[in-house]
Amino acid sequence: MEVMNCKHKMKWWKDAKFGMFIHWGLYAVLKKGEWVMYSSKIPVHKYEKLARKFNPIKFDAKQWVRIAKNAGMKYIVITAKHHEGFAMFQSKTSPYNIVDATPFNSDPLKELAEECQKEGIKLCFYYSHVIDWHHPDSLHDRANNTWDYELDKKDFYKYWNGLAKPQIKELLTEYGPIGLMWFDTAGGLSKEDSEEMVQLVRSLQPDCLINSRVSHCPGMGDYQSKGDNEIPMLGQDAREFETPMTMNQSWGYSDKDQVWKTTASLLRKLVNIVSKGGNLLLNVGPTPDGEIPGQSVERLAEIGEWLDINGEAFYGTSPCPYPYELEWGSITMKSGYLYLHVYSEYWPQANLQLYGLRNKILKAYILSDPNKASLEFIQTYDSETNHYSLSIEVPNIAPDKNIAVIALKIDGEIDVDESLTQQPSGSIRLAAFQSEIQPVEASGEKSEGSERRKTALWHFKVVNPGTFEVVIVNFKKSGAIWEEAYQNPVVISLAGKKIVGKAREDVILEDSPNCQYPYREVHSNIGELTINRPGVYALELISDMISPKPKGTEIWQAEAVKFRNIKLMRKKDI
Ligand code: FHN
Repeated sequence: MEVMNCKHKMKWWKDAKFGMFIHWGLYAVLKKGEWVMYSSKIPVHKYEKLARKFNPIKFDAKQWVRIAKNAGMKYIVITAKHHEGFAMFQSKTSPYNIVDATPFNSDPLKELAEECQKEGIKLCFYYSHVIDWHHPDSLHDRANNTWDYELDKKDFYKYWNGLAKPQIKELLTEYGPIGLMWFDTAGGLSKEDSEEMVQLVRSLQPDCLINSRVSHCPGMGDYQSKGDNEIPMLGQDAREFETPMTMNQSWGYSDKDQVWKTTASLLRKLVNIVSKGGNLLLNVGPTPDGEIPGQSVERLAEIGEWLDINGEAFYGTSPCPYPYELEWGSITMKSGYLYLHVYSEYWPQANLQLYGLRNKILKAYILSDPNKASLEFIQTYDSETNHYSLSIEVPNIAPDKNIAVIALKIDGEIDVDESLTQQPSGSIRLAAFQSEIQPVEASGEKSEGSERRKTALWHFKVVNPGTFEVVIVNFKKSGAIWEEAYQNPVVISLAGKKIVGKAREDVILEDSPNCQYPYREVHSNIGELTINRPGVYALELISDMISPKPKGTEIWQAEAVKFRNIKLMRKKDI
């Protein structure tokens, strides 16, 4: 019964797939992002004065909601109180709020609540429940205001019972039905206190969802918040997930940060996340005047245009049926349909190929084509290798500058070969979490020093043999030290041959469909291996960087260097 209820209340969020995150607070006045109070150690008495300068006369709830709705977003999560401790709503608990402390003298969350209600958008609140640099008694395990307050004089429960809980109560009783409470940075909060917060929300609004960051203990909340800007591998997650993402590199408004992701890049990430069963919560940081920056508005409008045309392949879809990522884009599906989202730079010259689809195809067409003209296709099956192949004839020029969707009307329930298979281009991608992991001793090797050293084993099908370049792919967080992660050489064995190599930072990608700031995608060339015949092969990797798939919710901060996959890139025939 509990599970049924939970499924039922998650439905709107599962269907929504795309939401707007809004980071807005006093920090906007300083135009240096939302951590400015902490990074510049601004004393409370000085920071409080910002309130007198905060007068967002251009704030227009109608316009904000329209921007979100036109982008195809179905929910809005706004910072009711961020780490600075300032309430962006009328709070009876503390006068340090937008109505009582600023010349604006009005409650933007009330206006947003009314507008969202009218427009059918779910309003949700972000609340920094542990970090509060304004309150003398808030206590986090790392990020405290130590320039105004002494850590050992803090009485955490004065903050917890005197501010955090009463403000949550205000937010859940004064603004109508709230879609979800988005908690953040729970470092140091005990399991009992986290559970108390969960119970408080449940008691006030039983249908209100809670994200996993309510606690740093695994398993809490209704769904998993990934790390900031973190996109998981396909099938990696044990739970429903949401990726919070910036459009540039900051959450709160910053006039210095002009490193904007392109619309093409944002769309790829959006589709990529949805094809893995997740939601994207895409951030905007409004100005101190109350406007969403033009760069964000422009990108959101373009995403909305794409969704207007291709929404059928997005809303109400289920994740990709294959357990691995495709090289040319992503796949979503619905009963009777498979949607191939082909990123424009991978649009093929003549044929798009897909391996492993067993269903008969009734029709193939480009989703944006108003006539739904049929594309020619051939389906083949090789019984010797038990290999299904589909080749679709496509126009020479990609029909969309960002992502073109090919719709496949299929016969019967979806049925794909789930074994790891070489891709039509010849490359093979083996994801970290898909391997069988064992202690190194099981492979007959000696474990050299590191406790972390493990063996990962994959089995996969090769259709086109040849010589392959072996590349290890990792995500590296900004500031992480590569040499600390990869202290020992990696050992790779395949088809009776072995290569040993040091993983180095050979190629660094700043932005890929899966990876972006604060991470970079790092490729390490380890060597070459040859496979002589088609068939099923085993590849074994010994490395310090292999960690088992988490059983429950992961802690949201991703590891500094995270091993993602091994890629075998086919270089030449035998
Ligand atoms: O410290 C915050 C940060 O300012 C921002 O709010 C992000 C959004 O996910 N959360 C925290 C860091 O993870």
